[in-house]
Amino acid sequence: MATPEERRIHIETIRTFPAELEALVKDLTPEQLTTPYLDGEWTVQQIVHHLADSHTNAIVRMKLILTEDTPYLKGYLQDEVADLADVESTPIEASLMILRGLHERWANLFERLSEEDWARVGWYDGDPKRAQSVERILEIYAWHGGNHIDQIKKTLAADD
Ligand code: NI
Repeated sequence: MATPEERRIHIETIRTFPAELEALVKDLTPEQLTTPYLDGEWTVQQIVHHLADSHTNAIVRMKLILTEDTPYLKGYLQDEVADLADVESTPIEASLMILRGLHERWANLFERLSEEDWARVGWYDGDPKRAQSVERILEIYAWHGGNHIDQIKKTLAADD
């Protein structure tokens, strides 16, 4: 179990993530956003839209866990979703706005959880062996945003 201080640091990461992402991508050119500089990897635009899709799914799952008894959790096919038509046709500002609002609500929710809430779980694919706790969601998504920021930096560095 995480200590209160570890939780506080992760929640701060969740809260500040949208601003960190925006600072990184706001001045990129259309070419930088949509060129697949690294073979087999997403473009920066796909990464930004993926973050909005992924974190939207995550907060929905967390709210199911907080309000239902061991709810059924469903994943999604992230590569297929990253290839849907809106990803190519929508400016990243749309997803930056989603992330800004979503992360404010997410951080506010995390800050107000009881000890019982942190331990609540849902079951991936209804399988008790694949239980995921609210505590784990905080750890995963505090990491996930930073991991994709690193991926964006690597992608842009390959533009030479
Ligand atoms: Ni991801």
